[in-house]
Amino acid sequence: MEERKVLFSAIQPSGILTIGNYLGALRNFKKLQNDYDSIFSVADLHTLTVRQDPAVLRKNVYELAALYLACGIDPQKSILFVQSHVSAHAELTWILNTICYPGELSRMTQFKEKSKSHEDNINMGLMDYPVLMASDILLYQTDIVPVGADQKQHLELSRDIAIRFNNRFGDVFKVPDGYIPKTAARVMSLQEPSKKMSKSDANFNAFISMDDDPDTVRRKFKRAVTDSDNRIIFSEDKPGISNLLTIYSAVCDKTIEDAEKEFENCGYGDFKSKVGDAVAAVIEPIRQEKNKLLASKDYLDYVLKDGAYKAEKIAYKTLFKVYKKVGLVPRKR
Ligand code: AQP
Repeated sequence: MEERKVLFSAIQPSGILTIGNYLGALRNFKKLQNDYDSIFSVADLHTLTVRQDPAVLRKNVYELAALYLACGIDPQKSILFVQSHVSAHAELTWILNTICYPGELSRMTQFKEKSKSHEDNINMGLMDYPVLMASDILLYQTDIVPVGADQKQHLELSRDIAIRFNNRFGDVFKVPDGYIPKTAARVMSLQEPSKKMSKSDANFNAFISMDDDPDTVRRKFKRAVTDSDNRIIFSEDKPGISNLLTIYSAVCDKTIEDAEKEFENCGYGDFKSKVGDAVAAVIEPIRQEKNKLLASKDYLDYVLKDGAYKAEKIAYKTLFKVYKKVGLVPRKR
């Protein structure tokens, strides 16, 4: 029988997820877990690269774990775990740091953007983020990594790091491929449609949170920035309308062309409220399921403990190969 391929994906518990995280990543996982040996992580170590309130971070870890499950991750089929529960991630990062260079890390778009938005805290972790991400992926001998378009550059660096290590020390890592969704790979901010939608945006009207109730969703879409030409078409010079069309077509599983036709004779006001209704209809059942799961903390702890145990077994196998290749003496048992 042919061996199943491995899928790995991680999301940061850096706030309540947005419809961007959902459309770009999460919503594809339910289906993909049937075709791949799937490993999903709550990337809490990554989140520390930006200042966090410890109590809020702890809460967000559970929020994200519950959201994964509410979106259809089945712990019987997939591994779900918290990154810091498997120390191999931090350990491999140290080794990979020794073959990565400040020049290549400081060139990363996310590092440059986050350095601007967190001027008072440009820490080493922020620059090292892609190396930790490479460790996450490479520890599991991953074949595919489903990500939104914003993570493409980091994924390419992970591939480079794997190839570099293999060339220098001998084959250890599988070189992973990205899996970028055909639609909604880059959902934009509702207030500044030239910028991607982010959960840590200081302007709450800029994103639809997976925790927004239907009234809030509708209200935020009503306030979404558009333009004054009143035509609902997808076009580079209409970033606001194009973003709304993208979101609508993704949540309704329609093509952009079909969505354009549907709204041919519609005004912006009507269009925005239809987009709001469609999005609310998709996220409301997920929100309710997530809240139900959050009430069963013991169950979440059980899933995460079991997930960490399974993840650790795979991760350490790779880490010990790496230690051996670079010349570290194994500890005697
Ligand atoms: N706007 C987006 N459109 C499509 N996909 C997106 N993703 C993020 N934003 C969009 C994808 O969601 C997954 C999880 O992302 P993450 O939380 O690990 O990191 P991120 O890319 O930094 O997401 P945010 O929301 O922008 O977080 P903050 O604000 O904390 O930096 C990834 O697959 C990502 O591509």
